[in-house]
Amino acid sequence: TDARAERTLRTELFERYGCGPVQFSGNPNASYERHLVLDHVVKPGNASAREVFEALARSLRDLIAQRWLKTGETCDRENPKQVYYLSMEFLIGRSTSNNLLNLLVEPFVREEMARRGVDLDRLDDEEPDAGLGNGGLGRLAACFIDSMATLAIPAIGYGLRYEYGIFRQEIQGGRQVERPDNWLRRPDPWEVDRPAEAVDVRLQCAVQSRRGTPVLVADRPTLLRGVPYDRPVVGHGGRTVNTLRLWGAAATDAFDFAEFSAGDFFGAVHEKVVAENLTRVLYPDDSTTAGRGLRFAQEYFLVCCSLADIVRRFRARGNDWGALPDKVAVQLNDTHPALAVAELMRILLDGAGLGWDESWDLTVRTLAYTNHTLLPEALETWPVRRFELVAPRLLEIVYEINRRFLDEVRAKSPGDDGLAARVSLIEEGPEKKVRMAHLAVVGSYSTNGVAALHSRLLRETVLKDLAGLFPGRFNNKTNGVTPRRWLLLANPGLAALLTKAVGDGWVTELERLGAIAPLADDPAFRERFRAAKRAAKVRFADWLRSATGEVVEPASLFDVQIKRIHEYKRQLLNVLHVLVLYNRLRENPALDAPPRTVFFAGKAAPACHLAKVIIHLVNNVAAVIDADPAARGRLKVLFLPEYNVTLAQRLIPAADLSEQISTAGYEASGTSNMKFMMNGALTVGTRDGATIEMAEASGEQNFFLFGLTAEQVANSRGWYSPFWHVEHDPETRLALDLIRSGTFDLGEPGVFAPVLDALLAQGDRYMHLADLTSYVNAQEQVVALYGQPDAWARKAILNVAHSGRFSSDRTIAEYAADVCGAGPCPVD
Ligand code: T68
Repeated sequence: TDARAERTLRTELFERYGCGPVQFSGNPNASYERHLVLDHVVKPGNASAREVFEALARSLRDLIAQRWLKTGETCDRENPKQVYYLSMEFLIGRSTSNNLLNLLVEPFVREEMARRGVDLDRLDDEEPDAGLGNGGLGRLAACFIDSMATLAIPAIGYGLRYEYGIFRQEIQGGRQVERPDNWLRRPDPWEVDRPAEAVDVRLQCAVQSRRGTPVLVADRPTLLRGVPYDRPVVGHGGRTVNTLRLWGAAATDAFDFAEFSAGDFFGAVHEKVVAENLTRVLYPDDSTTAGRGLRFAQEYFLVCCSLADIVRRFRARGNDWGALPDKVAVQLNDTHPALAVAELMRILLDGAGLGWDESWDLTVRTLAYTNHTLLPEALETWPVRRFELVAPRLLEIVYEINRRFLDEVRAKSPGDDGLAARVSLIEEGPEKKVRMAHLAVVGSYSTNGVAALHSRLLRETVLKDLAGLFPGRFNNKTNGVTPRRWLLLANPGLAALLTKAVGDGWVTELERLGAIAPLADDPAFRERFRAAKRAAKVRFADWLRSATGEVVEPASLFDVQIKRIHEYKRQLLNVLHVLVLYNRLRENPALDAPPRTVFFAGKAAPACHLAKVIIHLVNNVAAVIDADPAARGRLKVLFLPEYNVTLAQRLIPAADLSEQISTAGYEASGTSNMKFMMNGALTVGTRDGATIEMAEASGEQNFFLFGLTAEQVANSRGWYSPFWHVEHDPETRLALDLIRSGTFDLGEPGVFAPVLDALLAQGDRYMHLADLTSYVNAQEQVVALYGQPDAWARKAILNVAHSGRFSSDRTIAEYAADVCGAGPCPVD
């Protein structure tokens, strides 16, 4: 069976890599039993599932501990160029199953646990997802650290240890309700706190509580402590174990002394508690919301803690300051950690006592910046006032960087005052602001976009002037995803089939999947491939029924759009297509179309009203269609609440059709698109982000591409009118009429007026109506192909075969070679 083949594969891998015998005997001194009995003081027979999970995770950590230490020792000894990935977000999901897999001990552990009457898969559900990110940007960071460990690149990820990650999403009456995600309620067995390596961070202001919300106020300075919480990042094969270091804010002891001596004990303790709130909560990505309270201080805290740690390690390895760019590469994940430019300057100027020119040269040659968005409203700016409040010295440095930079600009282009104003690090206006993207480009040696189109548009549009000044700094690094989590772990059935066909090398060299391309024409292989997909669909349907009570038909076409809910990602376009299908079914009950289940999942930023209305609309459309006999067994819509990494791992393997339908030019890259491709789904998509490169890799004939190109979108901006489409496309009109008629209002008249408003009165900024007809046509081609299972399987196989380029191993290898010049440092 596939399961057996997979076990054999893993066993062979284990023997090949030989990561040592695992002590899982009945001996009470064995790691697992010891943890179970002694950590919890419980008889094994009485242990709860959670206690069993913790004991297992701890025993795995024991297995890792030596390798983890050895990785650090090797780097200290060899003093290689060390990569640091600074990110406000790491969307890592669950750790245990992934570590089991990368350690190659899963078959043994499964067997040993089964002997103890424990089902490993059930145990998995005892681990909450670590949701320390909003979406693609955070998940990319998680894939990158996996790839760096697998490639034996000495790397440390730096982030924040939020006690509350991205909110949990509940659906009530069709609407999104946000609930706190207290993922650390129970101790996380994977983290190791290291109070001895804490660093002090000085804020120039105080953190106080106003009606329960912490705010920054100009007052005496606050000394905070950043405590590292380390998590192992196990490379595949378990040879390199890198570190993800997350900082938690704590008050220093010095904090309350002054107050205490003044007699205000309670006040002092209260303030201490408030200050410790700094890293409590991840900010949801609503870039347009005013008053993002502590976010700036969080960014400052991440940068200060991480750079202090980096510099300490650099010096401890005996390096001179001049060697900084040769020994340290700091990659900034978007502008969120861009304060690093000013903070590194401060360290070199004020701490090391170097001169400006030398400090600047070292800073620029050490830092690199990755941009993830072209949306103007998502480009970070921070009021100068906030800089002044939190870190006036950094503001001083930013001003000096800007003064020197603008002097150079004016010297190069005398008289062009427009240019200086456009590229300035400071945006003038009623409130002066620092443009963080400009700070990041000017203060680093590399700026990259995350897909070819995005990198080009970055150069030609939003950062055009800066690209003109620093042409050599701009480059592209198309995103990738880790095939360990997204194929081997998520889809064991397909993984086993691929291994049987081409060997197991694909796990670390995904390009090897190219070898299955000829098998697309082999009927026997196609049949096995289809069986794997069917099994994945049944597996998902079974899980769904037991977890939520929802019933879906595995024989229906699984059409999936899972991602953050945002206007530019156009979940509304998908809804409009559903309404077109629904109208056709009502019109003609005998319509020849395969049964289809349309899955949506994703969270809306709490402050983004329209995105929340879209969720409500999807849920109400689902309810109305469910209740209509005309659609029964033919069309079903399902909104799955609480989208997270684990849900993605469950659903992606089961998908037939991947929806990547953003307005061209707006999705920087997309990464779920790649996960679907690897898992044998076909893509219906626009020519946007990395989808373009995916279609190039597999051949456009194996994709369902539709819609306006980025150029066409940009060029039609001036004259586009959604009303033209209402007048000329009957199905468009009927779909909109269905919303307008109140069919989906379910007792709340006008509740979807904002949707109609966005699509019509407000001019349809994301051009849904312009693309609807072409989208509907593409979906007709989908249906036609789905009716030919062999032809469908052929294209799906070719997609898998050509997904090799979209491994994050490839992306990391490119960064290592062209950007940071880091190489592997194998641990013996
Ligand atoms: C995503 N960005 C891009 N941002 O939208 C996506 N933003 O195209 C790309 O594939 C992915 O990054 C990886 O490159 C985000 O996910 C955020 O989550 C975010 C969070 C906070 C503030 C701004």
